[in-house]
Amino acid sequence: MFAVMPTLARSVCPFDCPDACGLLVEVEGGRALAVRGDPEHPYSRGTLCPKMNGYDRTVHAPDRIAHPLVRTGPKGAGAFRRATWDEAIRIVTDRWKAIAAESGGEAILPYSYAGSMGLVQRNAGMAFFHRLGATRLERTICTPAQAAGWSAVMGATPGPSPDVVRESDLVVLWGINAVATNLHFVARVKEARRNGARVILVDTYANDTAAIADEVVLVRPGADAALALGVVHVLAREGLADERFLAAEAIGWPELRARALAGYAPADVSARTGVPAETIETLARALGRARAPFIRIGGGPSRYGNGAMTIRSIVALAAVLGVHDRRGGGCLASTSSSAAFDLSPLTREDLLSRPTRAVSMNQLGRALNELSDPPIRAMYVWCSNPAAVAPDQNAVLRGLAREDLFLVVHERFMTDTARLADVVLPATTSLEHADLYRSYGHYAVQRVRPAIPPVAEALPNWDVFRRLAAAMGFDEPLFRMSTDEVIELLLARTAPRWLGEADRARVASGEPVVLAPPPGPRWGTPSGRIELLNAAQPEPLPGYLPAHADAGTLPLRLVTAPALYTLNSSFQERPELREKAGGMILKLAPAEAARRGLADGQAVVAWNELGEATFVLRILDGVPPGVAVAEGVFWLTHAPGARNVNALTSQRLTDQARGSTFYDNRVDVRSA
Ligand SMILES: Nc1nc2c(c(=O)[nH]1)N[C@H]1C(S)=C(S)[C@@H](COP(=O)(O)OP(=O)(O)OC[C@H]3O[C@@H](n4cnc5c(=O)[nH]c(N)nc54)[C@H](O)[C@@H]3O)O[C@H]1N2
Ligand SMILES: Nc1nc2c(c(=O)[nH]1)N[C@H]1C(S)=C(S)[C@@H](COP(=O)(O)OP(=O)(O)OC[C@H]3O[C@@H](n4cnc5c(=O)[nH]c(N)nc54)[C@H](O)[C@@H]3O)O[C@H]1N2
Ligand code: SF4
Ligand SMILES: [Mo]
Repeated sequence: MFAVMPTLARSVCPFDCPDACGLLVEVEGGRALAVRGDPEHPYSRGTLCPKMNGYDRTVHAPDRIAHPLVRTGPKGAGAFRRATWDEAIRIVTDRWKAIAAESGGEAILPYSYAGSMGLVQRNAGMAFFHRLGATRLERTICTPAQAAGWSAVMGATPGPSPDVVRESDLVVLWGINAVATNLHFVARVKEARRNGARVILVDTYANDTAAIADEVVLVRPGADAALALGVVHVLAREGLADERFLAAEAIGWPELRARALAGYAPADVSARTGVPAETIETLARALGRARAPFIRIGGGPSRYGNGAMTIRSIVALAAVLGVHDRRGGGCLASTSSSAAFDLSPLTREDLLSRPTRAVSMNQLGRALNELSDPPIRAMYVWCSNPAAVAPDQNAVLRGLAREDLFLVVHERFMTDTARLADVVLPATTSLEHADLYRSYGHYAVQRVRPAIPPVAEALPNWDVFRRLAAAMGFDEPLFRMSTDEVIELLLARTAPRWLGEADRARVASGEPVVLAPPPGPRWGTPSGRIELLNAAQPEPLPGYLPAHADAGTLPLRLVTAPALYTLNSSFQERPELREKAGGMILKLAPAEAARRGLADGQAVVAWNELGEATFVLRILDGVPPGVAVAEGVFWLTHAPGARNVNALTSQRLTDQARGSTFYDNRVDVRSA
């Protein structure tokens, strides 16, 4: 007998998280024994969050879906029989052929998001569904309004490296619970803090990140544009704007200045935002006098009916402070590494024979229940769990449960969506397939090879679409390429401007490599300057627009933010993480609880016109009156009333880019 030594494989965390950490996987006998941080990763440097420590327990979880399944009982009852891959592919493609012949390809809806952020697996179905002529999906559930708000001011200007913040002397975390959602940025903020920087959190409640902040500014949900312009008002009034920077690099400062001075006096802004006038003044003075302010903008403020305008106003404030010219200063909403990759050879929009209709993934309920000509008759889900994560859950569940909807779900686990399927296909985890990773929180890219063979009969997304294409008779060469060949294709097409020759060799070998944004004009706007005034926008200047919930009548604004121990609906396969997450909790201010006669720890129901959901109540000083907070998107199978917080969120969209408005809803709360 001789001992088998574990080998180490390099990988990347595949989840929808700005950190995209480097992993080292200890492998023995085709199994992952342990997963830890890669100390050589330039951004994450060897540490992982509590979710990914223990990823091997997700990969080898006893309840992984092991083989294809075909429904045998009523929809949603969970009765399935085992099928072979050949049989499952035949069932699916026979049905699609019949539906396409009768109703056209648009009767078929693909639905996917970010189960894996790898460029190949995430986009694996695009070419296939274009070729099929299916309804197109607007993949807008996350932060398209944040991107729209940034580009209204900055155009295609790349976001800065997150490393910059280490040299800042005043960090503002604006609508981001970074301790939960951007942990390795927090490490850099702490470094700045050790060097004397102050940290201010601007949020709707004192979230976990309040613990690393010197000051917390609580703003009424959806009112941040007014706060940002109130700060601009004080900067303008007190001569604290960076006039030299604005004169050289921006257009529209006189107009923005006039608007802020006329309409955003601290007293008025206070009434609108709930932030005391004095706090607005001191915040403005702190920012105006700092050497190098750094503003990190989270997704929170963008998930409102006024989200794009809100982000635009904060980005404009950063320019008024001249942060872009200060060493250690900056404004980061998202990095711009996606600009480096040309995905068109993978997504193949050219395969669409005619422009097909598009459906917002935020309006799935409407699409499934209301679309006609043709109605959606079949749906294929991969890398997403819409039964749990999509807004207006009751409408979504009604649609997914339709007897006449043919639902196919490619999944790692029996999620709420998979349970409703007619055919379930087993998916690999990221340790079992190859991919190419980039990040929206830093600039490292990395090519990853499988660390272990597929568990049981699981297949990667790309391989499933190859099989589906073969069975449909699609003969484009792309559908015969291996994942590695697709990665080669993407790397060959990736703007060589972002990766030098030596870097390409390092990428090929699986090392993490930091992209360098190519030289070019400093500002990626049409005018070549920062556009405080943008005549191409429906509103030429930043300003406060009402949020959807401003018009509502129920007493509490509901903030449904991400949770520490889960990632959207992922990681709930792990009992130890579920336990740490502590179930569905609703946080309320003491005054709101007292008014309703509610006690800490009791079961409560939050309700509105869309539905209701059951929570355990936590009474906390850090939540202001008028606000209810529910962190996390729980599996319905673990939810007390079989509904999670998305039973309370609406299908309404953002002001621009048709994004989600998860935080822009009202509720009331009663004892359960
Ligand atoms: N642990 C964990 N990590 C995650 C995720 C997760 O679910 N869990 N999700 C991942 C995904 S998909 C994404 S997109 C990112 C999410 O990243 P972000 O969207 O940046 O999410 P958070 O960091 O929680 O930021 C939301 C914060 O915004 C606050 N907020 C809400 N409304 C407002 C407002 O009107 N004004 C202000 N100032 N603040 C507001 C909330 O209270 C909350 O603290 O994180 C990713 N990482
Ligand atoms: N109320 C409320 N709702 C929200 C949010 C919120 O803050 N509040 N956040 C929203 C945001 S920002 C986002 S981005 C969305 C995210 O929504 P989703 O992208 O749907 O995210 P997850 O819930 O993590 O579901 C991903 C699923 O993909 C599966 N998966 C993982 N890897 C693979 C793979 O390689 N192949 C296949 N086929 N499947 C795989 C996982 O098992 C998991 O079930 O949720 C949104 N929903
Ligand atoms: S979820 Fe985010 S912080 Fe955690 S390991 Fe993955 S990339 Fe890193
Ligand atoms: Mo997201």
